[in-house]
Amino acid sequence: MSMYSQKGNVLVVVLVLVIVVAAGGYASYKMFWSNQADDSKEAEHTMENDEIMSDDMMPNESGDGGMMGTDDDDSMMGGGVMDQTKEFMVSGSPFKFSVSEIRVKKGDTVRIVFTNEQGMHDWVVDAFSARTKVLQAGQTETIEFIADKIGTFEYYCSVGNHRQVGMKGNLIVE
Ligand SMILES: [Cu+2]
Repeated sequence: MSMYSQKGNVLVVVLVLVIVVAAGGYASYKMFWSNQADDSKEAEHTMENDEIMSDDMMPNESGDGGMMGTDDDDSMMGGGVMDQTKEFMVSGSPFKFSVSEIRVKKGDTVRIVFTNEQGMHDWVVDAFSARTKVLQAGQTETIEFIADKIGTFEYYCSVGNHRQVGMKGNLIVE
């Protein structure tokens, strides 16, 4: 009987030990994984923060880029102000031009749309090496040049004595 009860006690002790060990193991297992989970959550959180931080940085960087773009836009706009293309319709007839004065700003691109209405004429401004061909009546030619010098420059028709008889005008670059 005592042998049985002793064996029974041992069994109980062993069972308790197994349960304790198992429970402890399970508990520590749970704690381990919950810690891991917490750590990974924290890690995720930190990463999110990092992402948020870097997201915060990105707009600043793109803001700088935007400012650079704005600078580019400004320089383009500034360039637009400085380097506008200004178009003038000029027609020629014996012996005058329809436009006797053309005013532009230094740096402007000057576009002359020259139409010859009657006779043979061209449109020439020596200072900018700009000239149309000699056009027949009814022909039109468009030329462009950059007015890169300030001053008053005479434009004229180089055909015959047209310039001497008044087929001329002033290009004023301010
Ligand atoms: Cu002429």
